[in-house]
Amino acid sequence: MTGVMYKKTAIVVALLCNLIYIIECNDVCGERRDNLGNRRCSKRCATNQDCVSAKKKCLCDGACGLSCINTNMKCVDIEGSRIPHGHVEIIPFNQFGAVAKYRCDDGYTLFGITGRVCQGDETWSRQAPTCNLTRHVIEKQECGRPPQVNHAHHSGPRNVMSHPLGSTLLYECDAGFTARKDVVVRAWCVGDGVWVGPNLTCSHAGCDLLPDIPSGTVHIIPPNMIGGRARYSCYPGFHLVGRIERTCQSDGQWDGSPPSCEKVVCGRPPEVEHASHDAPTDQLQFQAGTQLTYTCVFGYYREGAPRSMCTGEGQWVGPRMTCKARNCGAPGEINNGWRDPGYKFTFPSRVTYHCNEGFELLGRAFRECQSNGEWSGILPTCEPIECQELGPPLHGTMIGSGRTYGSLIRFVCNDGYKVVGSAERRCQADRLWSGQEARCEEIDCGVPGPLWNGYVDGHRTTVGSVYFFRCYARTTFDGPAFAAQCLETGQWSQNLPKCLGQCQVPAILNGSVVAGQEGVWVDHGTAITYTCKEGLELNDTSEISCNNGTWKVIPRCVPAPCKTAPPQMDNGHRVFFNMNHGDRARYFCMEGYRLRNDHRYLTCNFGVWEGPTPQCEENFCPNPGSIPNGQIYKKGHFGKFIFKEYIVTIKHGDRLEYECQRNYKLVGPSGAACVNGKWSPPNRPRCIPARHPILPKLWRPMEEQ
Ligand SMILES: *[C@@H]1O[C@H](CO)[C@@H](O)[C@H](O)[C@H]1NC(C)=O
Ligand SMILES: *[C@@H]1O[C@H](CO)[C@@H](O)[C@H](O)[C@H]1NC(C)=O
Ligand SMILES: *[C@@H]1O[C@H](CO)[C@@H](O)[C@H](O)[C@H]1NC(C)=O
Ligand SMILES: *[C@@H]1O[C@H](CO)[C@@H](O)[C@H](O)[C@H]1NC(C)=O
Ligand SMILES: CC(=O)N[C@H]1CO[C@H](CO)[C@@H](O)[C@@H]1O
Repeated sequence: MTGVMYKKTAIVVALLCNLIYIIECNDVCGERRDNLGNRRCSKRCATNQDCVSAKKKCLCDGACGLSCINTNMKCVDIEGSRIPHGHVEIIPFNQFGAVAKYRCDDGYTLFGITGRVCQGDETWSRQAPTCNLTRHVIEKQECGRPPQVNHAHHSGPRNVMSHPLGSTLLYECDAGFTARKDVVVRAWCVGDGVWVGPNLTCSHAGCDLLPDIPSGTVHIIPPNMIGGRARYSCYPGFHLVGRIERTCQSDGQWDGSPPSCEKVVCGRPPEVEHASHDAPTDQLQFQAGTQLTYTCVFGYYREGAPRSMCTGEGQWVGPRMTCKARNCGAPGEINNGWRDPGYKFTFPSRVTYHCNEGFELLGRAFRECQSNGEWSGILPTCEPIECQELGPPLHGTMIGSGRTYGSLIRFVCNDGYKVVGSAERRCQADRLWSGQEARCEEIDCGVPGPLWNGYVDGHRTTVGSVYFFRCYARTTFDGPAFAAQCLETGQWSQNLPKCLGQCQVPAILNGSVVAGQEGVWVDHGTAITYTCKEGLELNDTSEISCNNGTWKVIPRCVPAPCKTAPPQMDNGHRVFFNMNHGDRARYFCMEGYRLRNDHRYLTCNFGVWEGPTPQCEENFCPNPGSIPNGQIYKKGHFGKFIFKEYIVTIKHGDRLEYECQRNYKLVGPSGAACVNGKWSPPNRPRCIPARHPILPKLWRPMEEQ
């Protein structure tokens, strides 16, 4: 850098030596002069090593000679590019050693130096020149060819090479070009061939130049023209926000507003299943160009490219990878068992082994596919289940052998013994034999009994032993056999018999046994028939039977009841409630009748209705006799007739009429009726001598009762 700078400066100085005569251009820089006026000089030097700061170089600074110069220095500004009636140009640009070159407009002459040098003390050398109107004697009264202005034309005739003194020409910009407002657009011929003016410049009609934007540039095509386009672009690492292009409109204004260049950022990096990247997890923005590397998590391996990059467009590119679970392959089969589930063999799956029934697992039941792609542990095995060994019981034998799962053992006892517990036992999955332990027990039928009204007779109760059954006196043996033997089944060969009690034939009062004899003992089940004396009857069944020592019932001889109802009776009726011995039947007569001799009852006596037979006889009224001095008549359907004194059959309902002889009068009732053997009214009238005229009859018939 410093070398380049030095070389560049040397080239500038060499270039200036060709152009400018005021600067002392020696191959060797001169010594510092003594009369420097108001110049200030920097530190004197011979080589760059003499200058303390690395920014300073040992350079030739005119009258100051070799001095330490700051290569970044600039000289004070020369204001604008114009000076009165002229302009100045700095070649190549404002820095140490640059030259300000002055020129005057036409018609003016430069007084002073034409070039000034930028010196080490930041001043320009010498004095600025001036442009003074050229003074000379006007010899010619005309001017030659008028001045040419780029992109402009004048009002005068073309191709006329001579214009008289005082001629004026009006300049105008060509189409598509414009001039500034405050310019001189005329040219005057001031004589002696000199034109004064114009000072207009015509530039493209269009919009102002646009400045670059921060972190970007603008490129205008074509420049400064209506319809021109300004195209913006950003530096690498930045992206454009806004319109990329603007158009110069007819009013000289750019449309829209300038865009901006913003730093390119990528967002959250892409996610890969089962993988992580090397950026902090909470970082959400990344600069363009950032690269990330992805790594698969434990148990997974990578396939593809692991890098991801944030591009200038703010997009992540990549990674092109996947993380695959490690596959452990089939974990193996086991005999007499199975695997659960049988198909997933990738990390982090797990398989469990089970044994078939009757087998037990040795080893760990499960294996896991590990992150290194291998199954944990070793394959377990299924071993058959075994039960404890069994032995034969005392007094017995064991049939069958083996003690693995499912084995069957049977137990048989010697004669006279029986199996107590399980005769068959099987080895189960729980390593235990089914059922209960088998023992052989001697078969014992036990003492038979109890035998009521008897006893059993024997000594031993084991298989083959015999017991006898005995009944006491006054009992009857009732059973299949008098003895029984103890069988292999533990049962006696015969059922226990019964000893049924005998009964004594009872004597009953006023009765006798039909067949047999009272007081004797008869067997169970024997039937006895009784009969009673005349007029007596058994109150219960006549046949009784002996039942295990007792009679269910002993009947009595009781007076017999009447077998038939009491006899009917003419002209009356009977009333009775029972026909037992001693019961009475009562008799009643119809109206107009009465019981003869007042015999009104019959009594049931030992089965016969006894007593005077009740009879109903007509209830006649007594003959009324006669009435002194009077006559008694009987009234009937066919009139009345004199009632004779010998008539005895005077029936219920017959009526009498009493009448007196002439000159006698009746005192008392005029008549009477026979009612149930009695006269009503009961009193009879008297006939007394009539002293009074005979009164009309007053009698009237009695009301019916
Ligand atoms: C040039 O003009 C300036 C003022 O405009 C004057 O001071 C100066 O003396 C003039 N120089 C010459 C050589 O005429
Ligand atoms: C042109 O001349 C006029 C009048 O002297 C002056 O005001 C103007 O600044 C000049 N313009 C330029 C561009 O030199
Ligand atoms: C008969 O008389 C006897 C002895 O009094 C008695 O036990 C029995 O129950 C009587 N029978 C009837 C049917 O009344
Ligand atoms: C017979 O009678 C006796 C004594 O009363 C009794 O113990 C026994 O059980 C009876 N037998 C039957 C078969 O009823
Ligand atoms: C109704 C009957 O004949 N009863 C007789 C039953 O036996 C006793 C005694 O022998 C007699 O006194 C009863 O008269």
